[in-house]
Amino acid sequence: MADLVLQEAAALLGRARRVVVFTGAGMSAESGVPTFRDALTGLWQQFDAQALATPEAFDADPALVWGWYEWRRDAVRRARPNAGHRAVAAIEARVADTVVVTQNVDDLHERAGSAAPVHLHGSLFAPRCSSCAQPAPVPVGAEREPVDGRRITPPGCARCAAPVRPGVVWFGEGLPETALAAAVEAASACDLLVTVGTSGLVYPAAEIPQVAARLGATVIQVNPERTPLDQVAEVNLRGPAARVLPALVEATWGATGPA
Ligand code: BV8
Ligand code: ZN
Repeated sequence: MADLVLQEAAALLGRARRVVVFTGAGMSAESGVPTFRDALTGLWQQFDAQALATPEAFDADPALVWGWYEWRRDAVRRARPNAGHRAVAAIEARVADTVVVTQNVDDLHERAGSAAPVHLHGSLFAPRCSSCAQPAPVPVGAEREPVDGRRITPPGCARCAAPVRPGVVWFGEGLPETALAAAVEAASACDLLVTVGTSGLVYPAAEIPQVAARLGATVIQVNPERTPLDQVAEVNLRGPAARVLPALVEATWGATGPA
């Protein structure tokens, strides 16, 4: 990533008064959490994430889907926020009006110090009843061993005994209205949106950077690869988030202590 491009991005960030940081799975890749498109490794190889992350899959085989999310939640518990997550928290500390909007369902932004990221696609740590929507306690580790290395029968709702489901947004499901409204509001009002580690393919989340650009914000993209968001990005920082974001923060405000 050329230094000139980094300097250009740092000048934009240094001048910004209202910032949105919009993140996808690439943000957590260097924490060892597989991105959504390569989410299925090992035992889950023969499954397609997009097919498994649906209400139909859960209705057809609740234990398989619940087992997948338990496996992912345990992987996230073992993971640690990376220097990219900490750089996002450093931006929030420097620019008072910063809103973090994430498509990720992990809690790594929170664990890196981001106060209240907007979770457009829910969270692995907010299971709820599949029928009455009553919030359910987060199982502390896989209390129940997978029967075949994968399937774990989901717990029953304390109120109505229906199966508990992951607190994420599946394909074909609407996004949480308050989260989507907060994200659109922040994108509409910001003067800079930094999009990090997202393929920009999944809607309506992928609209957020487009809304910002349409309403006059400048967009900086952090991604080792090209994505459809190259169209709206004024600056493309081609590289991994855990290296690029700390470099951007340092280029903007000087060394800010341990990365
Ligand atoms: C809805 C939670 C209607 C679950 C997720 C045809 C055309 C357009 C749209 C559609 C269509 N057919 C269907 C749709 C709608 C569909 C959609 O957009 N499909 C796409 C695939 C075409 N959308 C929906 O279904 C949404 N709902 O539309 O409902 C409706 C409306 C009202 C009322 C009722 C119904 C719901 C979508 C939400 C699905 N849930 N996650 C879970 O996690 O299990 S989506 C999931 O995939 C992620 O959350 C994320 O949003 C999305 C894509 O993942 P990314 O984060 O972008 O990650 P990805 O792996 O794709 O890319 C990683 C990127 O990181 C890459 O670019 C890579 O280069 C980069 N990278 C890698 N390493 C690094 C890095 N970057 C930086 N540093 C690194 N080290
Ligand atoms: Zn219930």
